[in-house]
Formats: sequence, C-alpha cells, structure tokens
Amino acid sequence: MSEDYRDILLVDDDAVIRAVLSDMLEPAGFKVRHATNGIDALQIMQEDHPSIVITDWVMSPMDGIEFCRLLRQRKLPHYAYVILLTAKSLADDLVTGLGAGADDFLTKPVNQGELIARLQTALRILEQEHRLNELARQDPLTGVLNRRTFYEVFEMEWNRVLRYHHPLSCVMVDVDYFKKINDTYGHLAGDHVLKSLSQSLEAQSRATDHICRWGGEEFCLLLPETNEQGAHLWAERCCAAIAETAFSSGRHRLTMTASFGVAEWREDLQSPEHLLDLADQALYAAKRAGRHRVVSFGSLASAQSLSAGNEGRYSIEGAGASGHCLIEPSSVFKSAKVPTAPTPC
Ligand code: GH3
Ligand code: MG
Repeated sequence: MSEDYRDILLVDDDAVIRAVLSDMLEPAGFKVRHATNGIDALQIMQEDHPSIVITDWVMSPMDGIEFCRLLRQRKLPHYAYVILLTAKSLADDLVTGLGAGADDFLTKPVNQGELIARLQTALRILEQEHRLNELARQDPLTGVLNRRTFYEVFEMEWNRVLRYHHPLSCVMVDVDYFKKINDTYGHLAGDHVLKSLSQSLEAQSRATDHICRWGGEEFCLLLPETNEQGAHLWAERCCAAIAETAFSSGRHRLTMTASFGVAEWREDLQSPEHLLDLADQALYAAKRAGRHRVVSFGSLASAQSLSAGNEGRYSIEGAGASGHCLIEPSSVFKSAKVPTAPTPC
C-alpha cells in the first residue's frame, strides 16, 4: 500500500473516541489529525487536503451528514475518501449517509480489524483515482501535459501574473521537417523521436516550468518567473542541445533541429490565448527565416527587417534554410554527436 494517502482526518466531538481510534490507526502507519465538528473539518480539508476522513454523524454545530454534503461541493486537489462512523445502523441511515457523499459506513463500536480492512479498500481506490487523474492530464505518447490540462495550468499562472506582475514567458517549439522522419521510417520511428524530444525538453526545464504537447510535433512551454530575455536564452540552449543529440529510431539514429518562438506576458495582453498567439507568430517567423533558430516576439516587433505583410503577421527574413533532419544508419554513429556529411532532408 502507498504511504501517500495515509493521512486521516478524524472528526468527532468525543475526545475519548478520537483517542481510541488514533490508537488503532497510528500503529498501522496512518497519520491522524483531529477535528471536533464539521465546520473545523471543512477548513482543514480546504487547507491541508487529507486523503481520508472518518467522521461521526451526530455533532454540533455541523453534523457529519452536512459536512459530507458541503465537502462534495468543494473543489479539492484530489478526491477525499469519507467513512461515516455512527451508532445508527438502519438501512435508511446507510442510504442517507451514502447519499450525502460518504464512501463507506462503519457502525460503533469499531472493530480494529474491520476498520483497517476498510481503510485498505480506501487506499486502493485513492491510488486508482490518482492514476486515472494522471492519465487524464498527460499526453499519452510523451507523458507531458496534454492541451486541456495545459490550459488549466495557464489560467492559473495567468491569474498569478495579473495579481503579482511577475514575469511569465511562453515558448512554442516545432520540429523542423519532421514529416521526413515519418515518411522515411514510419510513424513508430517518428513517435519514438517525439518521446525522446519531450524528455530532452523536460531535462532542460525547471521543475516549475510547464511542458505541453501542443499537437503533432509541436510543444508549448510556460516558463514562470522568466522574462523574454531569459526565455530566449533557455530556448537557445535547448535549440543547441536538440541539434547536438542523436535521436534513435529503431535501426537508425538521426539528428534534427527545431524552431522556437518566444513571447512574454505584457499588460496589454487580454488572455492566455493572446500570449500563445505572440509566441506562435515568433515561431512562424523562425520557420520563415530558415528554421533551427529562436525568435522572440519582442525582437520581431522592433526588428528593422520587420514586415507586417503576410496576413497581418510579423516575419523576418533569414539568410537561407538551416533547419534539417539528417538520417544515417546507426553504425555511423559512434557517439551522440552530429555525424559527418549526412544527407540533408
Ligand atoms: P516544418 O519544418 O515546416 O515544421 O515541417 P514539418 O515536416 O515538421 O511539418 P509538417 O506540418 O509539414 O508535418 C508535421 C508532421 O508531423 C506530419 C504528421 O504526420 C506528423 N505527426 C503529427 N503527429 C504525429 C505523431 O503523433 N506521431 C508521429 N510519428 N508523427 C506525427
Ligand atoms: Mg514541424
């Protein structure tokens, strides 16, 4: 059983019962905290989010049934498993308790073996719930955030920035000529490369950064506490690291490049979508300028070579294409560095 969900909130107005239950739970490895009524319990749930609640029914000023009802209306970071503990034992009581939002029902006097067995069920359910939650948040191929979750995270970071005015940057990353990998070696090889690429982006990022698979071979990152200059430096480092990495795809190893578009939060931006659009415009400019490069929206907007033609989007002119994907049999690669004289796609 996991240790992670072994924190229990005991809600009972009777100090003796709380002490008896603690004596049963703590030797079994549970961390126990106490509340004497539903109101205090709700506050603890909101602040500390214990995983499991064992609550009495009859308490004042808020009883266990009302507590369950209100708890289920709250938005908590994870599911709280609730066991209702009561002297009531009629079928109608059970229906009322479960209907109010309890997951299980235990009648007094409590048998220690039964209590621990029921808690084992609770732990199994909480672990499954956690796993499902993770799956719903992740892109199935790469394991980074999916787009839906990324929007939720973006909304949170956006609100934080509106309040504290700390810097926040957004980076769009798109692999150059990725289609060539699929066309030459098939989608499975392409998938393998995408997984390695997302790992490489994760390795270059801070724990507080957010990485999302935006779609296809495009990734989007949110860098809190980072201004455009800092994000540009980060992207330059990533851009170089990707170009120097030999990605394996079955029998072959290949090198490739990626293009980056960077933009930072400004007061005149109306929404997360607006910031995404600026990063996208910078990425578009990077592609047009020859790929395998980083373009910041700020530099774009002030660049002399700026042209506002192109459907109202900014662009810059490049010195010629330099992005590539290069494919060679793996025997050519003795190290993870770029091979000599490969065939450009
Ligand atoms: P550019 O440098 O302009 O970005 O060219 P590109 O070839 O990278 O871009 P394009 O948009 O022409 O092609 C992207 C390709 O990415 C086409 C699509 O088949 C492939 N793709 C999208 N999603 C996946 C995926 O999940 N797995 C694999 N293997 N390929 C994917
Ligand atoms: Mg691409």
